[in-house]
Amino acid sequence: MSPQEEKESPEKEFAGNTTLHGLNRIVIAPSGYFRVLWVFAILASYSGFSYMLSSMIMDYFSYDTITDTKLQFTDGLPFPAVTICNMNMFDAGKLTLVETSYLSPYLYRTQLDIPTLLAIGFNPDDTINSTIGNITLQDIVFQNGFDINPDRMSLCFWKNEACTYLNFTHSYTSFGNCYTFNSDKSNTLWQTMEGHGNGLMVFVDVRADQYTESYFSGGNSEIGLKLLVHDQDEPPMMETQGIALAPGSHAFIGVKRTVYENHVPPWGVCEDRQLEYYDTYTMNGCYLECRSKHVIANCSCRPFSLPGKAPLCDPGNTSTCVRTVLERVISGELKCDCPVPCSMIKYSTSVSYAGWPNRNTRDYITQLYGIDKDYMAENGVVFSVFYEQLNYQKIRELKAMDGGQLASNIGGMMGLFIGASLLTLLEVWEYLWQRLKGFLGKSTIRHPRVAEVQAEPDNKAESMHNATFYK
Ligand SMILES: *[C@@H]1O[C@H](CO)[C@@H](O)[C@H](O)[C@H]1NC(C)=O
Ligand SMILES: *[C@@H]1O[C@H](CO)[C@@H](O)[C@H](O)[C@H]1NC(C)=O
Ligand SMILES: *[C@@H]1O[C@H](CO)[C@@H](O)[C@H](O)[C@H]1NC(C)=O
Ligand SMILES: *[C@@H]1O[C@H](CO)[C@@H](O)[C@H](O)[C@H]1NC(C)=O
Ligand SMILES: *[C@@H]1O[C@H](CO)[C@@H](O)[C@H](O)[C@H]1NC(C)=O
Ligand SMILES: CC(=O)N[C@H]1CO[C@H](CO)[C@@H](O)[C@@H]1O
Repeated sequence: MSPQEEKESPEKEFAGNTTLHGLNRIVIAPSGYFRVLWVFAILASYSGFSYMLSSMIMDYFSYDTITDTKLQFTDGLPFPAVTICNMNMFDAGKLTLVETSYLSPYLYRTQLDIPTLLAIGFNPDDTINSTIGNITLQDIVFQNGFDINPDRMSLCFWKNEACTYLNFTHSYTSFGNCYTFNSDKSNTLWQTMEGHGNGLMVFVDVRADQYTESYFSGGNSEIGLKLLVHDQDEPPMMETQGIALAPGSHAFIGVKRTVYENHVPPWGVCEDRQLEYYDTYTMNGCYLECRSKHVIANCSCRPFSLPGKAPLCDPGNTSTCVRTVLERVISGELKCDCPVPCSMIKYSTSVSYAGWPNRNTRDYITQLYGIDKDYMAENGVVFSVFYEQLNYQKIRELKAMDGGQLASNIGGMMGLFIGASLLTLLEVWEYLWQRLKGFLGKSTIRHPRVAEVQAEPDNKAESMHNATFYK
């Protein structure tokens, strides 16, 4: 090896030519002192860069999120669905003797036959000699439960427009018959002015004297309505959600809308599953399907309030097996795997009450309908549902660092510490390739042609080197 060959080594050529900052300064440093200074400066820069790079990559792979909260003001908001149920599944006056006997395990916790019912004071009717036939519990609830016919819901206003039972959609829940206002997702009503006169106002007669349940047989002990404000996509789950409204008062229910956008793993935990009986994935839908699955697995039948294909439970099954299983699901003993959906709309309510009716109103109603003076205070529930303000809150989960930000951060750090870009990687690769070729050439039997081929680019590079730095 001649000294000439030594001087043309790929290291020197790479160091002299590369666009990486600093390396060429080592080559051309005017004195040993500056050369050492450059070496230290370069080592420091490279360690700084490695540190920043590793911490940035660790940050990226920790999948942190930040939460973005926005309050958005609009000229109008889509009105939520409003579901109401009576806290009583069957009206006493509508049940026939044979139906009362059939329902007795549910209502009184024991099976009572017709003679026993007659003996304890039930009035005979023309079903006295008949049997129940193949009517289901669901049919009995539909025919004998809560209704919102005009005599029961005598006042209903959307803004200033009157509404009727035709504007409500029927559904079955654990309270029996429930009715949902504005349930149509494709034709949602909009509230365009804030305040309580611009939403829904309803008067319902709960008929307290028709209540058939009792706390001691596992039923409800309250009087009034259960009301839930929910999204149209979300099926109502009345036993665990919603607010209770007492007769003799007017409830003012102010609604606030919150829109959530959650992130999929690994950033967040949201997941949109396919549900069997609902079009859109919601937590309520998932919980209802899960409850139904548990009940069907344990009781081989399905309560009418839950979705599914199994045959409907009879009152005997409902009062024993179904109740036990549902209690175990609600208490968390039987698990439901229901992830948070990736986008959801929630409504929070703030409720205030005023007494209802006042004396003049009461006197007027008493004369108009010829009813007892205290009837309204004991049976009349009035409620208004409305947006207090025409704005909504949007809560979004955002990636703390996405791929683009990671790339630009790495780019910035590369520029700051080592003056490199993506193209510099090609230079490094070119150098490594030269070395590899040299190494392979040396380690195999030296062939004159190989040496020749290798010498050529070296010479060329040497002249370039000359041209650049010694011009
Ligand atoms: C029920 O059966 C009894 C005797 O079997 C009969 O006297 C009575 O009239 C029947 N009642 C009705 C409503 O059919
Ligand atoms: C019982 O159900 C069958 C079919 O499901 C129907 O044809 C029959 O009329 C029903 N009987 C009664 C008493 O409702
Ligand atoms: C109520 O239903 C009637 C008849 O279907 C319809 O004309 C009216 O627009 C509805 N009102 C509201 C507030 O949806
Ligand atoms: C039903 O629940 C009972 C306890 O309440 C349990 O012992 C039984 O194994 C369950 N049956 C099925 C089929 O899950
Ligand atoms: C490089 O430059 C020196 C002096 O400027 C010159 O003597 C030498 O011949 C040059 N080498 C090549 C390969 O051009
Ligand atoms: C506990 C109970 O009443 N089980 C009943 C559930 O329903 C089936 C069929 O409908 C009856 O065979 C069970 O006795």
